[in-house]
Amino acid sequence: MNDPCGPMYYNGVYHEFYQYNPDGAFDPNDSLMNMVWGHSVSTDLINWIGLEPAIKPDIPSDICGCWTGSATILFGVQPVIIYTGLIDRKANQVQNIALPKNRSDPYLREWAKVGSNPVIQHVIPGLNSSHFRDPTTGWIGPDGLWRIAVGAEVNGIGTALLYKSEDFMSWTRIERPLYSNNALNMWECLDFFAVVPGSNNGLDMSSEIPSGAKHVLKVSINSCDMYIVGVYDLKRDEFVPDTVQDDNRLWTRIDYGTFYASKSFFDSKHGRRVIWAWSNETDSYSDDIAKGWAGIHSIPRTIWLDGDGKQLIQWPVEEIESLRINEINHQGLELKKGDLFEIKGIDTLQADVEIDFEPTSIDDAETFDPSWLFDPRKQCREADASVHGGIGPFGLVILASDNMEEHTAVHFRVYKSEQKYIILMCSDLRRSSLRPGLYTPAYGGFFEFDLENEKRISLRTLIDRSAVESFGSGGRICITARVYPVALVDDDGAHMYAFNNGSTTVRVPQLRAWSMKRAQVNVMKGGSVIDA
Ligand code: DQQ
Repeated sequence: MNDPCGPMYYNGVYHEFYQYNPDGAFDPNDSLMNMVWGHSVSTDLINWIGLEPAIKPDIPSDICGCWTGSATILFGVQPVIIYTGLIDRKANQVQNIALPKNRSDPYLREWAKVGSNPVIQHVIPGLNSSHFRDPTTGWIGPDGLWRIAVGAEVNGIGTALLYKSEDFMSWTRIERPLYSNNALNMWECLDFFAVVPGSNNGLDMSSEIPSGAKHVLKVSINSCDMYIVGVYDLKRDEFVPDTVQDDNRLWTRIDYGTFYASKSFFDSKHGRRVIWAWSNETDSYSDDIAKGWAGIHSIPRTIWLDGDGKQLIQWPVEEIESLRINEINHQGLELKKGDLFEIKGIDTLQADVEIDFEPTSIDDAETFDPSWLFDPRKQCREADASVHGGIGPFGLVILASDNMEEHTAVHFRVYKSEQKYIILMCSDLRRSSLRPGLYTPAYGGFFEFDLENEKRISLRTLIDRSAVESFGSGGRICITARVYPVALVDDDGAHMYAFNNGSTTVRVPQLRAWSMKRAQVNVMKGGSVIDA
């Protein structure tokens, strides 16, 4: 499986569709695969029921694959899927629509494609027709017309093409794109949504958007999900970024790890916006084939915009806490340079850990070099957990073997840059496994932090065997990683530690950790449902 498709909450049920390769656990982004839309439903975003695929290639306008798309609930009652169809093995792309066959089926199991498909074709000069895909959720304007954006490459430039419609069926392209930028070429899996700075209440893009709201455009490219914050100029139907860097290496990311093709939706049950993404395997191709599956979706996160109007914040949906058992709790710990504190009493392979770090002094922060912003991973490799610093590195060592030959380090290092502090967060997988042939980078990202006033730097890490999702500073920075230590195979547990390797002593005012129960996830196998 790969991209999340068309997530929505409808009549008390969450729907998660996804790119699914029925032929096996291999390259889902290959136009030779006959991708279908897998379908799962849930009432709490945690426990899921797997259903039969919702859409399969069976009409001329999707005969070579049903690729990514979105769901829109028209006027709160009529769900519609709009998705990309592959019309040939050269991956030429068009957009199609499907509707539920029976809206009173609570699971919306069956979907029918409309007779007028494809509803949008590639007829634009300069458009690369194999780069024309992944329509967004629709939104309605004050003129009563529906809009969607489609990711495209036009004359080599990354473009969010804008289409309008009266009835969501027949679409006209607006000459001016919603946004384009030559810092990147093809944009996959666009997401476009409104947020109110400083409020974690989500907005439904088809309701009235309050004044003061901002808009966010998320683009997926080269294994990274990046976003721009700006305003949506309703008169010109254009997205206008507040600021945008010429060099895309400086664009802010939703997550600095293995987290791609994310898609968000408005969750009307809780009045929040929820986002999730595809987290690909980073073990070997032969391992994927042997285990018979590849790719997971991240734990759903609530997403909102910080009060500064610049930075998105993400936090695992609170429902995940229903899986917590066996809480352990430590208060008032102190970690001096070189200290390693073992966190015992929980299942370290399936855990939720929340820890706060408070440096006892801010004097020893090392000087920040702005050129590091271009390559935070390099900085994580060079200034890793074993390299002593001023303030930090401090953080967690997880999935560690008895002799530390295998371990994953998630940590922070605080730097001083003129009047502000900048923190590097790393999730370093380089020693995560003794097995050969794995992709084990040191992921990293920087964020600004008001150390003098905020004082505490928090880390939450959710470990679900091979999935390690880390949230720094209350969700200002996120890193999702996939690790495959031998300990997982042996299933004999692993160690977890809090550590400090900086010269400044770090207080840990609070450390809480839990074992996590298994969620109920019913998976289809060979036509019948099994428990996983
Ligand atoms: N995956 C889909 C495409 C999308 C890509 C194909 C992103 O629609 O652009 O499975 O991972």
